Amino acid sequence: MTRVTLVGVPLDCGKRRPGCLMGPDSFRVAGLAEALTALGHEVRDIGNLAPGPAREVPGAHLYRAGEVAAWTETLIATGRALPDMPIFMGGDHALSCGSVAAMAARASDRGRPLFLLWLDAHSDYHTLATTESGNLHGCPVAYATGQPDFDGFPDLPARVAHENICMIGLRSVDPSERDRLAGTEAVLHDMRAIDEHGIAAPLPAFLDRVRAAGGDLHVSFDIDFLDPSIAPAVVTTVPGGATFREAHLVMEMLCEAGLVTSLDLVELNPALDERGRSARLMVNLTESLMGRKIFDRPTRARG
Ligand code: B3U
Ligand code: MN
Ligand code: MN
Repeated sequence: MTRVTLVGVPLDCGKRRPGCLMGPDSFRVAGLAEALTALGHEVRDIGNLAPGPAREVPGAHLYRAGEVAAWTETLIATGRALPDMPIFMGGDHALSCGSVAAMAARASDRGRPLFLLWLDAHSDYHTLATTESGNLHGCPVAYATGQPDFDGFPDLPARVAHENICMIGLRSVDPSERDRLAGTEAVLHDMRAIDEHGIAAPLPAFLDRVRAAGGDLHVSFDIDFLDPSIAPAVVTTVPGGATFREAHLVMEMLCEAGLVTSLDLVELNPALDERGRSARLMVNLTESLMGRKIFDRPTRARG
């Protein structure tokens, strides 16, 4: 049994097209709390957070960056103090500036490192200086790893080390992100690698590292990790994403490892959904992450 805290984060300012502010309620309507309760977990929904006043963030090309910075401040302050397993119900991916920073701070308060599993078509590794779109949902990994050029954002209480990051599902990475990530130790598993080696390939080694380090593990699940044919409620549709079965396998392997300490569910745009099916799929996948399975498996041998 896990104690789960659902945190609504109706942040919708990380990109131009509105709709993600309805995400938290969509997850509620799709029955996230009930599904986790039925699996035997203790679930508490603390409602939706609200940001403080916008901060001063310089940069004419940036879209509503002062509001993202204010959300980041709120999320760090609230998230750091959350017990047990928070699930951040977004909201767009700019919320992960705050959720990841908060979980890194919480882990460091507990004397542990934070590991980050990034399930996304995008690497979201822009800084305020490199983003061409000006949309801050493309920036959270750069912020959480402590890259420069986040003027006006709160100081990071603890940064995530690149060697503690694994990204799976990549298929839209801008050249400047690629060049800067290439110089780091982050594990980058793009769709080519998935086709060649299978979606599960990088997981056992990564999870072994989390376990060996006694780390916390934050999973940041962008809906565009999934193929848009099964999850249409997304603004930036990038074809060629994870299938239903691949996504469930990732969640089941994470569940089996028993290491996940927090989760983001982001970028769901209910205005673009088809009768709630994308929200239901995200809930379904969260159920797999939290223990729904067909049969028990013998514990995976560790190499
Ligand atoms: N890298 C591009 C596109 C993008 C990032 N995240 C999403 N789209 N969803 C950018 O705008 O930074
Ligand atoms: Mn993203
Ligand atoms: Mn994405």
